[in-house]
Amino acid sequence: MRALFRKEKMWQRHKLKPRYDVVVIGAGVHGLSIAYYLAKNHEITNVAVLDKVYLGGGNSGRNTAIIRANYMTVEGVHFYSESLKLYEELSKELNFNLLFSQIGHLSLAHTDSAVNGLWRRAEVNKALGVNSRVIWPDEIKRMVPALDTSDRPRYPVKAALYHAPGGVIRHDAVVWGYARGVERHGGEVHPRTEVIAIDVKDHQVTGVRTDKGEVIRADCVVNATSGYCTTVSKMVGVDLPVVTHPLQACVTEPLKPFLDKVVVSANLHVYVYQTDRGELVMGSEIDPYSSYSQGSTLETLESIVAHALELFPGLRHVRVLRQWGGLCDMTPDYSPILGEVDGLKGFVLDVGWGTYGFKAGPVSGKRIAELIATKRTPDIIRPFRLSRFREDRLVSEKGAAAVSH
Ligand code: PYC
Repeated sequence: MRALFRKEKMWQRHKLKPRYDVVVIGAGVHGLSIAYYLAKNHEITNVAVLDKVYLGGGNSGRNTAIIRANYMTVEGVHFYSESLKLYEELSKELNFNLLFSQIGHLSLAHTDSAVNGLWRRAEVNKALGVNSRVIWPDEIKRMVPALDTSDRPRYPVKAALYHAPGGVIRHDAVVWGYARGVERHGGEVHPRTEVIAIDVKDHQVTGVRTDKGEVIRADCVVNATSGYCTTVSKMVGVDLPVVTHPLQACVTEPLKPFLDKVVVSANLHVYVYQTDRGELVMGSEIDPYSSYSQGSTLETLESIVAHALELFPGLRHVRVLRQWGGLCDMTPDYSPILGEVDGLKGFVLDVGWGTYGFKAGPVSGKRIAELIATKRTPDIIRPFRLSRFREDRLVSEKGAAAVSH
């Protein structure tokens, strides 16, 4: 009989080699997917993914695992819809059940200007083939009977953007699936290996140094970190226009299934969904100060809960079991920073993911791998280059950044 528990390890411990073709800093969904697509799509397998903690110990394990493509800008919609399509096939591709539930995603509007914003998003989405439409309180009530759609609340629900393909996925499984894929294709993952310096000679990256004293040679180093992307970039003298803020979330005790949509209110700064196990996952906007703290605060919990109760007053006796924080690297236009840096060869950025990085893991991994392999920037990531800030070519995604504004 087959053993119930798998005996083989999903990834091995490797001894660091003195040279790799590519070193990726950050073993979250971004770093791992870059290594996976380098190997799978481009046969570049001499790759090491390094992380100062355990796999997925940063934002990949701390986010609330919402997948959607209903963005505001043309650039954002193209980008996130490619990611959503990759997510739809990813369990099959990685031969690992990622429990992707496309339960549908509702962005609520409580003011006239928010309704206008939804119309704009719906039109951009539809024009680019993303399934989104504006719906009104009677249809919202049918989809989410527990939601208060009456005119009693301070800010009654006026409309919603309904995005049917949106949903939630098992975030740890995505990390493990990619890590196993990297290993199977001959790449290496090295947890608990902190990069403390990046070597550069004549404007060309030449390798990294670790906290254990190893010197590793590599002509290509990718910064795929979250929370610490500015620190890592400073190692090569690159200043990023990023401010890091905590983002907190919490989970309640399990309840009988009553909610089968992701419900987000940007006006109230809150989102709520129910997991397969019955718990409610709830979160709010980024904390209004810059910090590297991953701790939880009562103030934020009160704000999450107060706003969740405005939407779902029936939850007032439900107990919160757990609360946590992650670190969000916010850029001025709420879009990421992807690609090479002018004047420095071999340093590649996959950073600035704000509160929306997890859903972009597959597309950025695939396209950054393509950039490294072909030495050409794919069109889909060109708008997110670092130089856009000095060229005044921002990709303003604030209007669709869920709750983080
Ligand atoms: O962008 O969907 C999102 C999101 C949800 C929670 C934080 N960000």
